[in-house]
Amino acid sequence: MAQLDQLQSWHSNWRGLRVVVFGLGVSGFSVADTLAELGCEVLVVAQKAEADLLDILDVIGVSHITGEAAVGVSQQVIDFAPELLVTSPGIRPENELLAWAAENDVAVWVDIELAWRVRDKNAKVADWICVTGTNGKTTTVQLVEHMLVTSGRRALACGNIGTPVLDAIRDPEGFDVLVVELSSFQLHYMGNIEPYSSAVLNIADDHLDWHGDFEAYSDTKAKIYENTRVACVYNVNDLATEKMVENADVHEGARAIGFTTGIPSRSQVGFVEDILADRAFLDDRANSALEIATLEDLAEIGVLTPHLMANVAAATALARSIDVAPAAILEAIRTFKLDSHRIELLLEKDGVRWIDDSKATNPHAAAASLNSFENVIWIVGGLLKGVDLGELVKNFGGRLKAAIVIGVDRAPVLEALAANAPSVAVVEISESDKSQVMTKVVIAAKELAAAGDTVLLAPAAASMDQFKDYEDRGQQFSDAVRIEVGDEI
Ligand code: UMA
Repeated sequence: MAQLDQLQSWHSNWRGLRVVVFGLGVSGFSVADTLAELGCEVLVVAQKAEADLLDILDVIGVSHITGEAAVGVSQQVIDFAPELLVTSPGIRPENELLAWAAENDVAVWVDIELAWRVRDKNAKVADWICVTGTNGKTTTVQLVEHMLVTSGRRALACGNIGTPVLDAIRDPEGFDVLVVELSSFQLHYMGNIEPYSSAVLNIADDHLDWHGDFEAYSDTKAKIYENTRVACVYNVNDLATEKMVENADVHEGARAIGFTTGIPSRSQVGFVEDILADRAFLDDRANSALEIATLEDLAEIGVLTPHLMANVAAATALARSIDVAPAAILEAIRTFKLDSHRIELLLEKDGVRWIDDSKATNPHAAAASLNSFENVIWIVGGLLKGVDLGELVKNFGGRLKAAIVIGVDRAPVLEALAANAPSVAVVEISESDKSQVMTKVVIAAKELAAAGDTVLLAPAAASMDQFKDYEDRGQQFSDAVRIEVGDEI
């Protein structure tokens, strides 16, 4: 059997390689399916698995262990003697099976690494533009995809955004460019890839329970810049991202390109008064700039917040790095549709704005939201993931008129409010019927709100304690606003 380091192509000899695929969510399934197609011997280990996926595995001849038998290290895995284990990204590094793999010198990959190695399945081999960051990844990746498609390129947003990269690799037509959203989990397990361009949009506390501490989380994000070929795009307003670029080993000639919501210096993309301007990808960047779009164009996308401006500037830098023309970028900005639940204006009635930013699942995202409004009635709380809200409340307490606290574990949120913004009115929603939480929230907010106020759902926490996911949380809020307040925008 070929050594793993010789397996660098779809056309390498993967036949007979014994691989454990750990986890059978969307990425695990794409890994098992791909490896089976490559002729590997595959054993899937997954505590939870959908029956129809297991049926497909049976059809393609992939064995599987599920339920209790998949907990820990089973004898079946030991007898299988894997040469490689491909883990789902969400599985924690301290997991018993992963520890066993490390002790027994079994290589551990994630789907991204496999996808990188087999990216030459099609004659047309796509360039990869890779994006990570604590917040704004999805919007930025979608913007870059839209800019590329508008310019006539065949491009796809994939990775953490939802479509596994291996599905893109196995697309029969192939792509010119894959715009790959990478989570810190994927980056943690990922080996070498060589992005065409890469970006860390920002870095702030998130997933600390998974990574251990901020330094580990930040080091993991920095991996995205390694081996970049053309442009390492960093956030001028977030020094840590610039430091990451300075410390990265990149291909000769790769440039550091900044994006900013302020005035761009040379080799940066930013805003000169109300113009989005490129001072990075033009010959005379010392003295001039290319006009890309106006703030009026950006306002077509959604509520014009600093973080939307930052996402557009980052996407523009990435698209310009791969020669998308300014006219195509402008056209793409004018026609882009933001996903729901991202600072989405649901309703403006009697001078009160109702805004759904359910996507704000951590304090950094909530900060971007709070920073955009005054007189805020803030709906906050949920699963905190080991993160403290004290700093956030301290920084934005002055913008708050009231806070409505949701979530199963409200105590830390109430404490953060009492300690850092004692004069802000607080309403606690202790409703135990989950389907009624948002109705109670909206009724409370309606009572508090007066003309000039903004009711903002930006919980700074994950949603799974009371909702299916952040979309469900946003949808329930939106439905309650429609029923309790009205439906005209
Ligand atoms: N499992 C176990 N034991 C465990 C944990 C999981 O056996 O202890 C198994 C179960 O079979 C389960 C499977 O692992 O069904 C789930 O795997 P997973 O949670 O790693 O998720 P996938 O369905 O493969 O989806 C992953 C990403 N999920 C995570 O990183 C948690 C998706 O990002 C991504 O879209 C998808 O790959 C395609 O690349 C989601 C996400 O929440 C949207 N990401 C986080 C975020 O954005 O904050 C990082």
